Amino acid sequence: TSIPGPKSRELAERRSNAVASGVASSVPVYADKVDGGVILDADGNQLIDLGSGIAVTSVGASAPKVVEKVKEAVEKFTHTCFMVTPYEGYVEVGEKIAELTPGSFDKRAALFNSGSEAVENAVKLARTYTKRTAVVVFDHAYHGRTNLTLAMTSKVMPYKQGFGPFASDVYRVPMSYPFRDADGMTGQEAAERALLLVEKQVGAENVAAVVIEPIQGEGGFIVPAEGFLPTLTKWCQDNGAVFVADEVQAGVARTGKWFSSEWEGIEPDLVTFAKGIAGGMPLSGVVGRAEIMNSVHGGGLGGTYGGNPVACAAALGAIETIEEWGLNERALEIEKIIKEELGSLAESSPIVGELRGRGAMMALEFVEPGSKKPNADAAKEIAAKCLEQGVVILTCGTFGNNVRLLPPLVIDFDLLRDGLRVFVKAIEEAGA
Ligand code: PLZ
Repeated sequence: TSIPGPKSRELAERRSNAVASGVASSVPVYADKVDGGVILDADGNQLIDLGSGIAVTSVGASAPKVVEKVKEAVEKFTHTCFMVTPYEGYVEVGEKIAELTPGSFDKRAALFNSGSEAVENAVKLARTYTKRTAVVVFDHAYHGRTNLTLAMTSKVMPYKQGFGPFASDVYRVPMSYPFRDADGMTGQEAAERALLLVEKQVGAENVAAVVIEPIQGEGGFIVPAEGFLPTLTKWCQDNGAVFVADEVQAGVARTGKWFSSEWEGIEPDLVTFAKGIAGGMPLSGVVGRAEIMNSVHGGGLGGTYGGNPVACAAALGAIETIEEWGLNERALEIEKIIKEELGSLAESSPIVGELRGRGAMMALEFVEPGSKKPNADAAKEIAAKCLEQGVVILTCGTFGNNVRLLPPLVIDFDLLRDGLRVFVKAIEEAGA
């Protein structure tokens, strides 16, 4: 059918009378069945999925191991509350995640439901451990939609508009953004620019945590210049602040490593994870140095559903799938294919500024011809054209001028190329 088809249009009509309008969807088709690369919609259309529900369904949306483990778990029990009657799955996820995150030091983990909740808890932990309160975040950061994480998120529309006042003692400093920084600025220089502001405006001795996405997600798939992250971690060490890597979007094999921090060889004190960890089930957590993780009094961390047994089972299935199917390697193959299909666009298309990212987390930044002025209209138009042709593709960026590619890591490579060619054609039309 046309997109959206009649059934999706009918559902949209019902939705408008049932669902709050503040909850929006970027794609107007209603899903019926989804695997690792194809979204079958309510009208029977098959769409190529280059978004993975925002970097979640890396193993697919119905990965066999995840489905099997979820079924087993749900038949045993759906919930007890780990704070009331604990169970093995939670413990096992804690063991696994400690092995998979960078750093060979003693670690502990705590599980929650959403990425936002994980980030909030990382801040609580850092504050308790350091007995300080200030939190340092960066331009273009995205950390969530709860009140504290909104204070940490940078972009006002649509996330923050009208929702203040926000939590206090959160300070924003410049990010390393190679495409937009002065030519030749090194990662170390960019870090020094940020840290000088921290020292002058916050005071090193007041900083509980420096929180950063090692590769920024919503903000535009910004990969900081080499040396930026190590300079920050060193500063944290020297100044007694907790370094928190928010790996909610870039973590769990998305970039071709278990955690994107590994690309720069950094060992964060705390790592937040969510999204890809549980094959689509809601699960998140904080993992890191035992002395920080154990600094909170008993009962100080938790939540009714945190580390739900079915979500934990899904995580164990997803981790097994990533290992058995070699999905870190596959993420790198996806990067290669994306570069093959799109690599020349930065030269050939006047509206493409840059192709960047790592693994299966790549984006194109669109600009006005002959300048670096953000071109959000182009990104929007191109994403809409792709959708007309049955390719689900997402935009991102502070300026809304990026189109990001987040295919499931299990996607069939021919299907991926198909989707990318639709994307290229849309870019050529928009840039002509
Ligand atoms: N930290 C790095 O990417 C979620 C949000 C989409 P939650 N990103 C997608 C939207 O418009 O709400 C994210 C992230 C990073 C934290 C979060 C928050 O994770 O699970 O959405 O709370």
